[in-house]
Amino acid sequence: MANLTTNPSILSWIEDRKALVKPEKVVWIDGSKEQIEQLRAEACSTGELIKLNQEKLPDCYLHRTAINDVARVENRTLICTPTQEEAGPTNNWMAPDEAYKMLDEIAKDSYVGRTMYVIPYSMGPVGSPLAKIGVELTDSIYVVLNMAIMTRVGKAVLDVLGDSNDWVRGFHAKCQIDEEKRYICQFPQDNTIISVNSGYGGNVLLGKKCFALRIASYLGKNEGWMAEHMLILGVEKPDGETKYICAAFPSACGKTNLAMLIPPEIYKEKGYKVWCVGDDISWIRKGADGRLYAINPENGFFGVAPGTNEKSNPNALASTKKGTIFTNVVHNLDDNTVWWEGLDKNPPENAVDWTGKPWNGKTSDAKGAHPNSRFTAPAVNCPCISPEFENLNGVPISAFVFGGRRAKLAPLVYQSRDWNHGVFVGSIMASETTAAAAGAVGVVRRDPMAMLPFCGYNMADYWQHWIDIGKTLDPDKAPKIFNVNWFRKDDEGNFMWPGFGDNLRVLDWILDRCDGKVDAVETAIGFVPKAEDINIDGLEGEVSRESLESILDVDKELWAKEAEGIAEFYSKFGDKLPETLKAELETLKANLK
Ligand code: GTP
Ligand code: SPV
Ligand code: MN
Repeated sequence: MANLTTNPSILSWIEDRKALVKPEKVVWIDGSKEQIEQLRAEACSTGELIKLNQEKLPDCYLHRTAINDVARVENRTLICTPTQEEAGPTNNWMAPDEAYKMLDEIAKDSYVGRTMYVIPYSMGPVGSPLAKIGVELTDSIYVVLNMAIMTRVGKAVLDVLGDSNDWVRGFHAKCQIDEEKRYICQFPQDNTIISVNSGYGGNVLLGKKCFALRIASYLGKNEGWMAEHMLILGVEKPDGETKYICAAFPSACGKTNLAMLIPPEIYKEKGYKVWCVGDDISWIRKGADGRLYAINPENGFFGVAPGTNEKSNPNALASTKKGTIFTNVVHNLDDNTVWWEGLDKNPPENAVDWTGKPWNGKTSDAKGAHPNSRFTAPAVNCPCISPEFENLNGVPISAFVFGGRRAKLAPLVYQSRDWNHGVFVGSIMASETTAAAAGAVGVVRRDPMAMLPFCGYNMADYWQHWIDIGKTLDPDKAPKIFNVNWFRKDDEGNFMWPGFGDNLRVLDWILDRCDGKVDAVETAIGFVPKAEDINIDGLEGEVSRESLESILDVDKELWAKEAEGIAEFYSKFGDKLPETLKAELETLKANLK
């Protein structure tokens, strides 16, 4: 097959990789419908994909990963910088020379008898001044088809790149899917990513976490912009004006759900609408008017399937009705469709579970879908996709929102006093772990800005970068910074806030705060709403004024303990911890006395 470009840096890199892995042939992904169709057919012929009911789910397919390969592997994800200090205490590190050598040994000859697919892709709308280009080499059709949904792929991308060397190298090899030899390595100084022995999304769709967060966060630090693990949504008020919010929650903590929320009835009646710009990643840069603008570098949603249903997230569900790849969900053999826990109360009896074994949902105690099973759906399918989704310059941001899963402690919502205090609030985020990464679930850990597994350099320098960005902003134009917690539980373990669509009630308060339209109570940790300012009309029987007051409460004793935990976490960073954050911690401690 003819090369799709004459770009010398791309061609020489492909030659270099070919010499190492020895593919039988090379196929360039041109982005055409015909080629995608042909690859789907080929994957079905080998069992890599299963074609689903084309009447109910046109152009939809099912895939199962290996049983040992169902989530990101944080302990095998390495930041390969010249010194360990550049990676910092929260990243796993290996020296670049050592890592390249190790990875070359693992990948050597691994494409023998296989095809090398060359995927040119753009993160961000093709030609946007905020977009960046990558090329991923892979031996997996599943990866090609997912990248074709999640990013903009094909010839047009290479035409924009021309002969430039400014692109991110991504090399993926499935090898034997051996967990002991699985490595996801980022080389920020070289714009390079190498991933071996996995076939799971976040480990192998290299445009996503590896590029758009780990490599991009490093590029952003050097170039004066930000790459964040944040959704972007627009709230259109009855007067027709739309305000945009970026929100960072850790993996499987509600970004996709918030980004596509359906307003509660009383808000709909008033004329509120919510528009989804992105559900996972934001690239953010100061615009000519001095405000911060964000684009979503992705073109699809790689969303958590379990719990997605007609009530919790109808927009996500609708997005999966065509052109979608389902991974590790239940296969319903009766009508050749898919199912997962929390889709409806009617699990199929004649089915196959995520491991490929026969499964009867009516009698089985075991889960049919993996807790981290996912759908890969095109963004254009989403009924509430923002009219600004393709805007090359992005959307102006009014508020940043941080949040996590905290059964206790963190109130439903609070606002930081100013930008630097907001950076502190982001830096002290903590959340219960989820199935999105291999390892224990439900353990509270520090996850600053939801970037713990995704920051491509020293977290202390990343915080300093946030502080530095703030210095460039006129305080009137800087987004206001908030923290939310949808996951407070009562003593019986029940969620105290209904969440999902009702989270708009909290966003409404946040936007009113941005507009200076509503008062708040100043507490030790920041500004908390007066209970009467959160609209709970229509939540009778679910949320009372008293329960609302209790989830807005700031318990000084618990927070004093939390401050000790923060100090301990901060101590990992030694002298690199920004003075500003040290001072903010002292202020918090003083406020709690
Ligand atoms: P990643 O794709 O891993 O980055 O996850 P995400 O942050 O997009 O999380 P997602 O929206 O997929 O939600 C993950 C889980 O959290 C699902 O099981 C949801 O049902 C649950 N969830 C989301 N929003 C809420 C909420 O407001 N309240 C409660 N109780 N659960 C929620
Ligand atoms: C996450 O884990 O935050 C995800 C899924 O969005 S993955 O692409 O696997 O990282
Ligand atoms: Mn994510």
